[in-house]
Amino acid sequence: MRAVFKAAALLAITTSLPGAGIALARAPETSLRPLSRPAGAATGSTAAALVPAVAAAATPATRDAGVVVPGVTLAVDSSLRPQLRPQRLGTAPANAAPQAQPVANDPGFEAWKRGFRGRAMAQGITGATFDRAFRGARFMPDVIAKDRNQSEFTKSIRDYMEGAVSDTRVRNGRREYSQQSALFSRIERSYGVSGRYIAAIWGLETAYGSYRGTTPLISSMATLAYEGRRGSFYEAQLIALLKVVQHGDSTPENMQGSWAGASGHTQFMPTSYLSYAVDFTGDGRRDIWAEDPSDSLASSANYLARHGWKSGQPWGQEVVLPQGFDYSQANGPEKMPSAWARLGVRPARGELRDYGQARLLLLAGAEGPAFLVYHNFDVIKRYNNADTYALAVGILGDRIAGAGDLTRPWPQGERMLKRAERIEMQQLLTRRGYDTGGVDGILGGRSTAAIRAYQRSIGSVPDGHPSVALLTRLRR
Ligand SMILES: [Ca+2]
Repeated sequence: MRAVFKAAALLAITTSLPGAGIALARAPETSLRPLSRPAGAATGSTAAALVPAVAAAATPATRDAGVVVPGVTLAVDSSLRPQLRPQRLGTAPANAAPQAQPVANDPGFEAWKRGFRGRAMAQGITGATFDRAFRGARFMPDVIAKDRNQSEFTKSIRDYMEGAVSDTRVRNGRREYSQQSALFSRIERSYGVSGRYIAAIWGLETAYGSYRGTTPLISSMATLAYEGRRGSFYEAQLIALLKVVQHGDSTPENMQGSWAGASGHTQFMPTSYLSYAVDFTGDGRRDIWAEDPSDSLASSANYLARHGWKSGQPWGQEVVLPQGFDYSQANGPEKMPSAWARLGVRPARGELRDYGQARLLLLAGAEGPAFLVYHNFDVIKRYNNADTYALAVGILGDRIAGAGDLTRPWPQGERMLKRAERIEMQQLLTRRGYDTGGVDGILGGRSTAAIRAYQRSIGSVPDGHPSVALLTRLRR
């Protein structure tokens, strides 16, 4: 069962959910998420955005959404956020396409626009607002092409994390965090969310405002609404944008973002904007499209606060596991820190502190770093429902605030399996007599138990991690 991705639920982009690890959809041009943004700039060639997902407010974060290991969500491909999506970390191709160019309108688009005008007015949008917003709107074929070209690709956790928490992103984050210390302090006091993590989200989503996207939102959202695959979702995004115009928070000309709708310094989807954006500058306008990041950053803090952020608590901490550790405890049950300590789990630095129930997170199996993650980790996942993203936000935020790097490196070359490979792994295990609970490409609890049993049979550490090496071994 594929869990409900917030993104999926909201966007209904079920077809492109990758489910696996870092399978990312090709990103829109703005964020890191994966997006492909223009290479170069502030974050260097690895500016990728991560995906935040904003919208999904209403969907509970699911722990085993389409992922590789039960309880581990590596990546979500389509998020609401606006995108921050899934592209997570990708590096922008040097020849990334420039923003879509408006073209002469097509008759079908004009007919859809006339119909939508009525639907918008039924939701309180005035004719004057609609006509003003659509004055320069055009059908954008490039947006359709990008939407249809999202493909699953995988990269290693190491590559993802090295891009997300690169030296450049840490350095730029420390500079911004220091230069805007008054703003971050005020946000922290107002929302109870540590400024370092807001800075990290800013860094991951748009490389601290450097890649916010330049696609005209009214046109891109109208194009996707008209084209229809997820028409009702995009019409809802458009209505939200029209409300922004009607209320005077911004103008159609200033509302630019990624082609898929995420915009602003921290890449909110329009509907998330309506629910969570705040006016932090005090000018009466919730303007996440402004050059000044105040409203955007405070809006992200408000989003986390509204999703239950516990003030003064960390997201988690790196830990070290003892020899002979029972890996069936990973990525699963929550236990109190004292219970983890009894199992031999030790902090990599400092002490193991009690912030309530914690789960042990291993994204790269026994060979990679291990973490105990607390309540706030799952709150970060409400922004983008992927363990990789939440971990990147936590680690980057701590590093921005001065912490050192992890004590244990991510393993070299360990990429996540693609869907076809996960299915093949399930088929090969089934053929050997292991019960994977079906062959569906989703490695849930039964599949993980099957992987562990097979690992034991060949004398490997039974961490349940679906590695490329294990698949290769199964093929023999
Ligand atoms: Ca404002």
